[in-house]
Formats: sequence, C-alpha cells, structure tokens
Amino acid sequence: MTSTDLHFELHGEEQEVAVVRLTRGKKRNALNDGLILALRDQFDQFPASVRAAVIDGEGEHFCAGLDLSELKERDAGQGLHHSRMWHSALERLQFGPVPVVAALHGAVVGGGLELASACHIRVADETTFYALPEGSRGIFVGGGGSVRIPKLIGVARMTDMMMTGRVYNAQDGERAGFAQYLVPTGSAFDKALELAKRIATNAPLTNYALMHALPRIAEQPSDQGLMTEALMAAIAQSAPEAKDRVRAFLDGRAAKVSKS
Ligand code: 1HE
Repeated sequence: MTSTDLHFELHGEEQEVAVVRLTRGKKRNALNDGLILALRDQFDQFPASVRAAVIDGEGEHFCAGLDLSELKERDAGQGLHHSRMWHSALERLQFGPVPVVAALHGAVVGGGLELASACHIRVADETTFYALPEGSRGIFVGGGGSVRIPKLIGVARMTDMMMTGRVYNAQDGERAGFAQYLVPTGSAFDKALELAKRIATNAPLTNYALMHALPRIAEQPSDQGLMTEALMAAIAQSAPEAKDRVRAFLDGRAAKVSKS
C-alpha cells in the first residue's frame, strides 16, 4: 500500500538512513487508514543499505492523531479490527528492520503520540506539545498507547492526561519522559538525522538486541530476563564484527568514551 501522504528519501554517504515523512500537513498529518497502511508497508520495503530511520511530519505539527473524519459508526468487531490494524503497523516500526528516531514538533497528540511512542528515540523541539484528547472525545487509545505510553511516563501521568485533558509542553514533556532530547525550535529533524547516522554505525546485531531483546527482557521476570540477556550477549559477542571492534579498541584504533 502506498500513499501520496507519505514521502520516503535516503540520506547519508552510503544511503544508510531512511527518512519517512508524513506529508499531510494541511490536515496536520492526521492518520487515515490509507496512511497507516502505507506506514506499515514502508518499513517492510527499505533498501538493503538502510541501517536506521527518521520519521517526521510536514508543516507545523508532527501529527494530530487519528483522522477523526474517518471515525464513523463502527460495530465492536470493526472497532477491534481497526485498532489491530494500527497495532500491526506500529509493531512494524518498533520491531522492524532498523531503529527509528522520531523528530517531533508542534502537536504530538492522540495517535500521533502513539506513533511517536513506537519509535526507539524521540527528539523534540521547543514547539512540541503532547496530549491524549481521546479522553475528551469519548474514546480510548487504540494504537498501542496504553501499552507504550506508560512505559515512557508512567500509568499515573497517562491517566491524568486522559482524565483531565492535561497538555504537556516541550520542557515538561522532556522531564516527564516523552522525549530523550529537547532541541531548539526547528532543529529536531537535523538532530534526529545526526543521531540516526550515529546509530547506523553500530554493529547491526547490537541494534537488533536493543530493539528486539531489551524491551522483552525488561518485561520478563528477572530470572528469565537474566537468562535471555546472557543468550543475547553470547550471540552478540560471537559475531566477527564485535571481535573486530574490541580488537580495534585494544590496539588503540577505536575512540575512547569521552564526556563531550
Ligand atoms: C483533522 C485532525 C484530525 C486536524 N482528524 N482532521 N486527535 C485530536 O483530537 C486532535 C485534533 N486536532 C487538533 O486539536 C488541532 O487540529 C491541532 C492542535 C492538531 C492543530 O491545530 P491547528 O489550529 O494548527 O489546525 P486546525 O485548524 O485545527 O486543523 C487544520 C485542518 O486539519 C482542519 O481541516 P480543514 O479542512 O478545516 O482545514 C482540521 O479539521 C484538520 N484536522 N486534526 C481529522 N485528528 C488509534 S486510536 C487514536 C485515537 C486518536 O488519535 S483520538 C485524537 C484525535
């Protein structure tokens, strides 16, 4: 499925970063069914050169969430399938081929916040604000928000947002845990691209472990988590690339950890 509301381009010397942009600015990048399905399919179609991705939105807002004009009368079964369609699309992002950095600005609300929370890193500029207007629209989150958002900000904050309509600005949002980076107005995309290029230099198996093993380990009972960690560690360190990188450090050919 493709959509004229989704733009794709490659960045980096080796075309290692995919940029996926919501280009429905006139409707504040509200996500209709076609756009959600296009997003799902986009993450299955990256060229082999791609090692990391950035997602951003055209215009003054990242994303206004679900396209409310499509929220027609659905029976319970149709509502279930609609929510599951969002789940499958956002799972493709979270557990897809490469890490995804979200570049946020303006409204990151409703399904837009659900989309952002499925990404691995969030960079927000000073114009960013976060809200879950589902509460006042008489509906509930349906794009994985109840699973992913409490992992960022906690159940209590999410409950407050939905019950009271509370809106977090960029600074409070960063402190609460929505975003890992807060940057000056207009620079979220550049920062996200810089981070994606850095992520693309990691050993692919390390990125794979961070995307696929870490979130599962974090949900396992500790004895199972420790066992899964040991298995993942053994697999990662046995890769030839890991051995090359460790050898490079021991030979003084690799960068040290530094504060700046
Ligand atoms: C939309 C949508 C939308 C804008 N669906 N059309 N999300 C919401 O409840 C958020 C609703 N949107 C807003 O609160 C505001 O639009 C914004 C704060 C995001 C931006 O405000 P502003 O003044 O820049 O734009 P605007 O004038 O409100 O909107 C411009 C156009 O976009 C306008 O259409 P136009 O034809 O009159 O120009 C709006 O109708 C349209 N538009 N947002 C449809 N969301 C998987 S479950 C997820 C559940 C949810 O996400 S519920 C939360 C939905």
